[in-house]
Amino acid sequence: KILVTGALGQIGSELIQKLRDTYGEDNVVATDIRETEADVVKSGPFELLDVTDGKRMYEIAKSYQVDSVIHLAALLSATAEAKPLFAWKINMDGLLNALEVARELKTQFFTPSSIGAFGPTTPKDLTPQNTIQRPTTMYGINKVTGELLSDYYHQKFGVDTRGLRFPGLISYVTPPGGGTTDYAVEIYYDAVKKGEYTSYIAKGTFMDMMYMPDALNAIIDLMEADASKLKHRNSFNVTAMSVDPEAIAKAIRKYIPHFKLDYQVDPIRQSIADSWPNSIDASSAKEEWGFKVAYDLEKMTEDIIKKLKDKLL
Ligand code: VAH
Repeated sequence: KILVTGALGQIGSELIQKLRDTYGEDNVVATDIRETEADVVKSGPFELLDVTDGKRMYEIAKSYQVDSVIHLAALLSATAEAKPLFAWKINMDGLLNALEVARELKTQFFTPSSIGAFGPTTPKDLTPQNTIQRPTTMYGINKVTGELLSDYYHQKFGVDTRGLRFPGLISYVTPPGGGTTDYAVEIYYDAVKKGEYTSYIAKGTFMDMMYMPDALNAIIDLMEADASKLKHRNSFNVTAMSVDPEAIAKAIRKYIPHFKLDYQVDPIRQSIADSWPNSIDASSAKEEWGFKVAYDLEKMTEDIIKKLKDKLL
């Protein structure tokens, strides 16, 4: 049985269904701080959980006798930069509680890191798996701390912790909230709805991105990987593409020819994006557990526009 926190978030709202399809509906316990009418709540076990309440998290994990914890609940980069102390509390107290549950109940453990775990002094192009990590955002500090804490729980207590440094994730089910890479989701929604988009990230700002189906497969592939093959654990660089707003717009115009892109740069989210890599190197993930992606920019654009037209029009 798998306990998932942050089940109503951008990753959770799709991962829950994928896990339930893969492992059986009753074997995936979805939790979040609020309850909604979403399928996630109705298609299997759901519990209200504030991840800063470690006692309640333990009670839920114990009562369902889970053998795996997937901790997704967190505030993303832009929200965290606006409320740094609140972000530290949610992101770090939540993570520590989840790691403690995994230690006490001897479960497997997954939590995402991010390209946000790198900073301005990190090599920006094809950022290596092992390199300088001095992020200048509260979110990045939370992610680096999370990587170190998860590795510590593995080395010190033998917890089977594993993680992925996700790039910006692009999805059409539940848009992200409070991220810096959210422009790459909004641009598709607005292209379908309005045929135009005003980007808050400047032209020429390259960041790694990945289509959500590839992200979900990467989580499952990593969690099922042979532990003896893992030289790294927290956390693997993974990516599918490195794009800027212009590249996405060019791909969109193959399906929406008159799509118009203009810019109104948000200095705060631009400065976060500027502190992150332009592209990262995922060779360790490929070598150690066979990481691969099915969607490049073209394939993702074709699929997401089709799905958004069905959803929005
Ligand atoms: C964010 N979508 O923008 C998240 C992610 C790499 C970006 O961490 O904060």
